[in-house]
Amino acid sequence: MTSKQACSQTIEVLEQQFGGREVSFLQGRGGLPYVRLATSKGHSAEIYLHGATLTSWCVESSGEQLFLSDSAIFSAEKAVRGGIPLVFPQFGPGTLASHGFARNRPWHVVESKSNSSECSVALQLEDDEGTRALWPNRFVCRIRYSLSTKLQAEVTVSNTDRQALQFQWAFHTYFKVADIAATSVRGLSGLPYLDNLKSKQSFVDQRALATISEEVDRIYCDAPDIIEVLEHEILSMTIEKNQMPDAVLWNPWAEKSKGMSDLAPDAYRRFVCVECGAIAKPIVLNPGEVFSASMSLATP
Ligand code: TA6
Repeated sequence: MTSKQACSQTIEVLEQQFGGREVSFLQGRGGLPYVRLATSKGHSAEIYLHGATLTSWCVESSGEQLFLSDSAIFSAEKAVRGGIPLVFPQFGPGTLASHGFARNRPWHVVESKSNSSECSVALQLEDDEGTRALWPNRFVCRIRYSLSTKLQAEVTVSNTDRQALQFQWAFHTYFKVADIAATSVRGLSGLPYLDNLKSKQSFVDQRALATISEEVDRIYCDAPDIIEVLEHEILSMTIEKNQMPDAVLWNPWAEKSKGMSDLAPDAYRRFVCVECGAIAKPIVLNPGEVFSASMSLATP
């Protein structure tokens, strides 16, 4: 199905094909369609078909876990500022627009599942004339979000071309925090990172807990698969990644935020981005090969 066909997935069609007690389809911000997952235990998540962007994950006992900018722009041309924008096929600046095109394309729903304890939805993006004009490769990218007591994201990228496929992938996750000044990240201590603010020179932060008191933009290569976010040194989020070697730690702080029209001037104080991905060493797939990776997010 091409993105044109994806547009034929009206909310009515989506409800008929994939709707159910835990899976519903609604019209959201900017008139864009989204899917709402809601378990019988009171957990919920919302995923816009635009960019397959998960914009909300609510845990019954502790509420919203992700940051979504009040000034986020919901339109076909713009990536959502917050939630979990998907980075593919390029991370950061390069021959394509920053972070690639996947987060700005219409994905289509291909599957939904639900049982008493978990519900999930899978969305898919394939190459079409538009993507091939930007990036001359054939591919199928599928993302499945599963909601139970935790949130799981599984991605597959298939090389459906007759040539090798080279790309980067990342989940650009905005974690909601009460105050960045009281937030720290555990699991990156003593590891080398490339500093995007210093021409990607390599540094090491020996502190047991990485805290943020200025703009931070670091790519930790070969980071551990378990990374934790703490608030007031109390665990608030456990991130587990699989088949993604790298982790990015980012916060724009005050000055950089001023230049971001979709972010209120003080909003930087209410999120930290910890992004799991395959960045430093791009993935290379031969024809017919498939890249699979996953991320699991859990509150204590
Ligand atoms: O993940 C960190 C980063 O690459 C930063 O350099 C900053 O550009 C951020 O992503 C947000 O990028 P965006 O294109 O969404 O504004």
